Amino acid sequence: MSERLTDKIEEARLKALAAFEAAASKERLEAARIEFLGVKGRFAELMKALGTLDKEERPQAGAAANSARGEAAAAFEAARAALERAEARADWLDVTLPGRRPPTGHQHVISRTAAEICAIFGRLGFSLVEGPEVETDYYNFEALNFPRDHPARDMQDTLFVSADLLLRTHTSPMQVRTMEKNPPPVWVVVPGKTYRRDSDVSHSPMFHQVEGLAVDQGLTFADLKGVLTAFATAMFSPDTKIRLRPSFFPFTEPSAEVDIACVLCRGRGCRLCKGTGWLEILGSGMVDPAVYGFVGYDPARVSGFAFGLGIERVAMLKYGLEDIRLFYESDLRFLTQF
Ligand code: 2U9
Repeated sequence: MSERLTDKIEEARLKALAAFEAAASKERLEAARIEFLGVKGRFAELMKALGTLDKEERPQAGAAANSARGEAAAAFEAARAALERAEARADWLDVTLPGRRPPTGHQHVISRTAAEICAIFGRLGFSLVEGPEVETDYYNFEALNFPRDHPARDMQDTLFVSADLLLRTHTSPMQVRTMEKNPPPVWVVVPGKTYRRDSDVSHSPMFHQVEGLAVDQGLTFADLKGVLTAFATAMFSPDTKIRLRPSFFPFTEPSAEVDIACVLCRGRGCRLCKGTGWLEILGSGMVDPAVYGFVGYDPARVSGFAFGLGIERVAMLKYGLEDIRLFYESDLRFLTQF
């Protein structure tokens, strides 16, 4: 008799724990409470049945029933608290609200300007090549016809890594490497980071260049002027005027600095162009025959032109910016405008 009752107590305990745990709503939980813990529930019935036991059996069975009912009551309380917590959460969590979009990055204005410049020269027939930022004196200066005592070779202007290694001061070493490895014709543009000891509102110790080189049969200064006019009109506006001023570089002869009509005043003269009506955008020239000697080209059979520009300078003119440092400060208020 008693054995059967303790079995029933254990069965009621297990079923009550399972029912409280499974109750997914307050209504289900209340129904389970009535079934097990109610005045006419399973445990009430078992308590009543204790009276039918022999006197000796009653204390042990009574203790088992009390403990099982206590455990069931605690499980009920825990389930009720968990449902209440879930209900409170549901109050502040509006699952119908649209999600927050994570901020997405985009191309930096310098990368974008570089890509735009290279795309324009790409349409004019130039291929793109890239190369190392740490270079030797030979590729950065010697093969480009810089005299031994040229001031650019000085530590005042160039960032040295060791006696013979330096941070390239222009991307020109890559044009030398390209000609060394390939016979003419060569039509390449070289974008990349360059380094010079210089720092103010328009100079940064690290800046970006795109340089171009065309070496072919019969190229003349007219080809140089035509290519650079096509570039200026594509980059700025179709009616952009350019002018060439004589200049000097060790690696080009003759050399010319190229101006565009001021983007602000269109040539009338203003603060941006310092009253001249013109803005310098790049340097250029016909490749000095001495350079061909370093790469095994025959200056009697080929001729070519070259140019170089600072990407920061082009971007500053295009977007009307006055301080080069804005490009490197990672200020999203500035960068997200592009
Ligand atoms: C080889 C032969 C010739 C590249 C050239 C310039 C003129 C030039 C400056 C523009 C602004 C550098 O960033 S800047 O300060 N560059 O004026 N660059 S011609 O001429 C070459 C290059 C390689 C083999």
